[in-house]
Amino acid sequence: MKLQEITIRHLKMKMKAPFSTSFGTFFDKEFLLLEVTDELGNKGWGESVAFDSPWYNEETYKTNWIMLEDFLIPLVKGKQIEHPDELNELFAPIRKNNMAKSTIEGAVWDLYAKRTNQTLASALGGDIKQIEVGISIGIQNSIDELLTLIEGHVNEGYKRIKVKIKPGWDVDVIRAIRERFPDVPLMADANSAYRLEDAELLKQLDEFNLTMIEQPLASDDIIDHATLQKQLKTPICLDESIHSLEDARKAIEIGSCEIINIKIGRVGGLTESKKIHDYCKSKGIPVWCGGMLESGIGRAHNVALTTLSNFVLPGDTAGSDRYWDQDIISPEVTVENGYITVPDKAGIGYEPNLELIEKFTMEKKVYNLVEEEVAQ
Ligand code: OSB
Ligand code: MG
Repeated sequence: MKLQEITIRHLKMKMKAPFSTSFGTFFDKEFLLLEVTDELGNKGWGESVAFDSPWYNEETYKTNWIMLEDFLIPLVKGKQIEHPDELNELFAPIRKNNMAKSTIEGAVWDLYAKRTNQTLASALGGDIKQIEVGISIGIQNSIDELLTLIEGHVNEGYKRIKVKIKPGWDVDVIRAIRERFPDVPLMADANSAYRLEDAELLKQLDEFNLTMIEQPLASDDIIDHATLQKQLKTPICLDESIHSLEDARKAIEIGSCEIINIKIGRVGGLTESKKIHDYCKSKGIPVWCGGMLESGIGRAHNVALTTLSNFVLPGDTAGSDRYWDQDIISPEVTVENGYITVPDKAGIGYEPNLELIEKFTMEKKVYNLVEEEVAQ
């Protein structure tokens, strides 16, 4: 296939409820969508999961746009592409900027699946028809409010509850949850809010039978996590620290974690996600699919990836209605009894709602990959 045209849109969508982590609170979600068209008129869609500030990693949607325009689009321009795996190699000379790479790579995977008339899930090699999902709950104003929210989500059927923790909002919070919900599968995500010196405090979490603790230490660390894992009974899951198959290999080799959270954007795309998945499977390390408060487009990619066989723990891919009054795909992603039914239409399997997409678009640019000139 030869890519003919790429459209980048900057969207701003209001979140249904603010989402707070150890770094701050989201009220709106600003992000990029990328639409690619091939020589047969097929289209593919990708979403950048970079936020509007670089707290989670170093990327933002604006740096993604620059990388796409200045480097990544020029690299695919005029190239004959047989399979989306080729983009991984094509982009290798560009260091990092994984979320930017993933934006275009995801769109090409969708396009490829549509071209070959198969679901994205089956193009990736997945064959599970229903995926199990959990829900990630941000930091709240009070433990009571948190317990009420958890109760609601448990009643909705979510298969696992994840709560954000930070110093001052940790052991007491988890204890209160356990007292009220003794058996719910529960985990805590620290988004790098602790240091190795906090090991004694983190050890107190061992008594609550957590499925895992996610990324307790620095976002670029695997060494201290290995030291910490030796002291904890609770499995450590790495999120921020894993950017590639190589990172996963090293982390597993030195015992930094027992579980890995795969986020497509963080690792540079679906091809790299698949490699990490396959490697973890060979090492007996379970994986699950993380979330970045995606719109329906990114959510659809997560659903497809989660059909691979080693995604044995519920992911963070909650239903559209958990984030948005109205999502930009139809149908929306729905969760029933903690399961999402994998769509059976070709590609990502959900239709982008162009009317709504236009409504939320702040800025848009069309890149013509055929002629020399960049069209506006
Ligand atoms: O660390 O997994 C994370 C949201 C924003 C940034 C980082 C994270 C999260 C979540 C929510 O935990 C995941 C989601 O519901 O999409
Ligand atoms: Mg996380």
